[in-house]
Amino acid sequence: MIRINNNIGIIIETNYNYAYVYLNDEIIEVTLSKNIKGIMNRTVFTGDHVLIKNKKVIEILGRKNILSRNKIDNTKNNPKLNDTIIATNIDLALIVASPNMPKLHPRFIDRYILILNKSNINYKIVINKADLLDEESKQIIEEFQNRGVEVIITSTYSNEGIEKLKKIIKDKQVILVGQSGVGKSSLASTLTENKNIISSHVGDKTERGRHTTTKSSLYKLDDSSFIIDSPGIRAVSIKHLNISDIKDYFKEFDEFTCKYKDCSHINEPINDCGIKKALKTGKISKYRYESYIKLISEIK
Ligand SMILES: Nc1nc2c(ncn2[C@@H]2O[C@H](COP(=O)(O)OP(=O)(O)OP(=O)(O)O)[C@@H](O)[C@H]2O)c(=O)[nH]1
Ligand SMILES: [Mg+2]
Ligand SMILES: [Zn+2]
Repeated sequence: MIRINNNIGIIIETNYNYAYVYLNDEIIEVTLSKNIKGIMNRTVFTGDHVLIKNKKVIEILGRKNILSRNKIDNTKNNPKLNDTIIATNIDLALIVASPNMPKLHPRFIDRYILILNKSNINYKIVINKADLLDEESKQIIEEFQNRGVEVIITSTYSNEGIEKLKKIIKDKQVILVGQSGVGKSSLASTLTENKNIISSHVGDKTERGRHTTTKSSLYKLDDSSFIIDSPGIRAVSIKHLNISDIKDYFKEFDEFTCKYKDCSHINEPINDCGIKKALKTGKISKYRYESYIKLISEIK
C-alpha cells in the first residue's frame, strides 16, 4: 500500500534531466539534488518513491523490486547504469495480450512469466480485445487457467472486465506489460478515465503494434492505486536466467522422478527419465515439454 504524503512522491516519468512526480495530489517537475549522482533518467525510474525538497529529489526510498529487460548486477538501491529498467516498486504485473491483432502467443506470455518470477513479482494475465476471442485463443487461455494462473478478459471497447480489473488494482502499484498493440495504453486510459493517454492503430499488414508508447509512465487510479503503462517489447530476453529458473516454471514435472537428480530431460534415454515417460503416456503435455526444451536451449 502506497502512502504519498508531505514530501514523499512517486516518479511518473523521467526525462534527460528532469522528472515528473506525484506529490500531494499534484504533478510537479523535479530535478535531482547534487548528492544523487548520475543523469536523471538513469538514476530514478518510473515507480520510484522519492523524498522531495524544494522541487528536488533528495532521496530515493528503498525499492521493493526492479523490473528490467536484462540482468541487474547491483543491488536494488544501486542498479547498474543502463536504460533497460522498465519500472520499480511493482506490487502486481498484468501481462496483457490479445486474442488477435496481434495474435495470442502463449510462448511470449511464458517468457514474461519467467522474467517476473525471477524478479519475485506477482502476475496475472489480462486478455484484452475480448471482442476478438476465437476458439484457438480460448483454448490457450484455458491452459493457463488449468495451471492456476488467473486470467482476466477485458475489452476497452465494451468495458467488459474493467470494473473487475479496477478491484484487482486497488491499493497497489500495478504495471501493464506485453507486446505492442495489445491495448496497454487503451486499458490505462479506460481504467483511469484519462483521455490524454495515447494509443495507436495496429498495422493491418503485419498485425504488429507500432510501438506507440516509448517510455514507462505512471497514472493514478485513486490515492492508493497506480497503473504504470510500459512500452511494448518485441522480444523478451531470458538469456540471464539459469536452468533452475526454467525448471521452477514447470512445476508439474516435479511429480515424476528421473534416475539422475540433475537430469535435463532432453538427451537422457527414456528409461532413465521420468519426464520422457510421462510425456509418452500423456501425463505431461507435448506443448509444455516442447516449451521446456525451447527455453532450456535458449539459455545454454
Ligand atoms: N478490437 C479491440 N481493439 C482494441 C481494444 N482495446 C484497444 N484496442 C486497439 O488496439 C490498438 C492498440 O492499442 P494501444 O493501447 O496503443 O496498445 P499498446 O499495448 O499500448 O501498444 P504499445 O504502446 O505500442 O506497446 C488500438 O488501435 C486500440 O484501439 C479492444 O478491446 N478491442
Ligand atoms: Mg502503449
Ligand atoms: Zn528426466
